[in-house]
Amino acid sequence: MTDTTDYAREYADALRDPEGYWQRIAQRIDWMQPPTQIRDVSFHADDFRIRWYADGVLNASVNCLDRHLPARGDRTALIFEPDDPNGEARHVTYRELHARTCRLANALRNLGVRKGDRITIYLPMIVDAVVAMLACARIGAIHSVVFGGFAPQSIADRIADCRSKLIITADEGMRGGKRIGLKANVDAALALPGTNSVETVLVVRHTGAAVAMQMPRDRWVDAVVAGQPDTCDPEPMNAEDPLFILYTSGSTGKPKGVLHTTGGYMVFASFTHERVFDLREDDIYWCTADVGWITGHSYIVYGPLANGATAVVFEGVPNHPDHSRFWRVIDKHQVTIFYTAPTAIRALMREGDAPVRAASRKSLRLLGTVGEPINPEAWRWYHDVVGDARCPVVDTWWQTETGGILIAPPIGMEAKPGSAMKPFFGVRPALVDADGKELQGEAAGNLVLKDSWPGQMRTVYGDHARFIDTYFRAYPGLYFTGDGCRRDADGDYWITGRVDDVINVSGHRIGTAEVESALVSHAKVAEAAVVGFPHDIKGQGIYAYVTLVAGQAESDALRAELIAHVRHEIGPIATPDHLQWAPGLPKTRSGKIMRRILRKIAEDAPDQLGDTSTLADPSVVDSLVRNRRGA
Ligand code: 6R9
Repeated sequence: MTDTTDYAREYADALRDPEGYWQRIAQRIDWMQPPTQIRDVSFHADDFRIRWYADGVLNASVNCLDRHLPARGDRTALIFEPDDPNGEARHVTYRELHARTCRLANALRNLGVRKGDRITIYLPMIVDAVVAMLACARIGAIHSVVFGGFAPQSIADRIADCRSKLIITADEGMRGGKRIGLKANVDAALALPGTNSVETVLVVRHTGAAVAMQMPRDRWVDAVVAGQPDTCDPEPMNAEDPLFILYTSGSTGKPKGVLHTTGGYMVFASFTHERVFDLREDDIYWCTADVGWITGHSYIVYGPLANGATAVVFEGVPNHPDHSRFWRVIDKHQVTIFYTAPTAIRALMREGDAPVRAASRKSLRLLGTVGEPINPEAWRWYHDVVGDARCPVVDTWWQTETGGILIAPPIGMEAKPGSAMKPFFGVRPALVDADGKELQGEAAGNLVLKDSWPGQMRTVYGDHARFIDTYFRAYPGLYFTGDGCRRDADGDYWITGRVDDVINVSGHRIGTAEVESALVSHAKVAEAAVVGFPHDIKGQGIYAYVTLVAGQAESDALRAELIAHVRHEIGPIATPDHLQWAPGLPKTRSGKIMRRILRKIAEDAPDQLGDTSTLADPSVVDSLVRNRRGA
């Protein structure tokens, strides 16, 4: 266990000699050719580069599988807990996971998949999802996992952007007892324009439901892997060769393909997983995220497996069949480390302590949270009730773009409820004001990073200019996170939330622009503006203002239809919580929508609208205020 002075010493070491530090840390990974070049970084637009371990050669799947076979091949790598609590939980050893990965990797090669090809994965939280990711990594194919809650249009956009050649999906998924037609969604996506790069759809038989198979495009996974050898030569990958693309929402336009490469990502995911969670040999580790998000990539798949850990893969939801599900699963599998999101904690807190007390939770040793700011009340309940006041809570701040945890409480340091506390080793956060001036000491401002870390994203797939514009233009020479943050007198960081047009709904990022464009794609909508507002359970909810095409009548039926339309276009996670009719939107004379005003109305704070004198037509505000949700 590191104590506080150990943290300070190691943090200082890493800053004093980043090359030496990260060279040493890289030795935790198996390299086919160890790197001699450690870092090559410039955040300046005219001379931009981010390269880590540039002459190293490795394979991510070898690090997650092969290296464990000699000494711990029979150790459980994954414990699968199905949606149905009466279903069969399964233990998958490292040896079995290796064999399954190799068989699928061989099958992919037989289907013509080569290094650098893009593969879209649209699967539920089942072991096959992990196998699919690792099989891609084995042969150097770049996976793009699309969350199973996304609708056909969102799947199609992501396929079109990276021109994937093959999709791996399942007949159906199960969540909270409900069936989700994954294959049907893929069929619908492939009927949309821009998706003709797809040659093959591989289908995992999961629920056994009858699904339409379109020959020769569609193939059952069990048929293509049958007879494949259970070993497969791993593709040697340069450290800077891509490992995966993961789409995430930004403040403008379509979701961007965040690209992570192989060497730095593997070093950083495995190292942070070990150090932030204080990983020990006999831990049973459970992260409740979905592999469709970065948390699933780094802290269910690549980090834990590279560390030879035992990780739970949970197909279900926290409230099915009842609100004790998480805690019963902890007892059932003797989970020691539990990592979840504030939204889940708040939703379960609302149900009171009894469902928690229904399980012993004695095995628990450490608790973690991620995805959004955790309010101190929820933190205390998590600590006092779930953890019986004996387990440390690590509030981990990071992003899809950062690949791994950047700010978290060091093990052994007394936590402050609501603070992510200290930068991880080698991480250099700073706060700047709107002009980019760095703020010292106790301060509040925009959170930036002054230097690179190995797990940093390398580009936006297919649009390097967008990468630089999005993250490095606002404050030259600095990476801008999009988050606001406060630093207290002890130097501890308190993330306050997004300062851009990204809404964080239950820990999922939704761009206001995405929801707006879904709304205006409806024939009756002339214009739409979307903002976030405080929501008790979800953290933030989605508040939409809609102006109808002239002659269309406002009605509750149309409101329901528009909400359903967004759900249909993007997916359930983007469903507006409230839709208000807006005869007009507050705009500047140059036609810019003043979101600041819309946010205040959505927050039910009409007395804080600020200066409205620059509006082209100040009278629109009165009617919006009168008809607001809170009125
Ligand atoms: C890992 C992940 C990133 C955004 C990030 C911030 C918010 C994540 C947080 C947190 C406060 C924490 N966020 N962790 N805010 N405290 N511990 O969530 O990635 O989906 O890309 O979201 O989530 O706003 O900028 P991603």
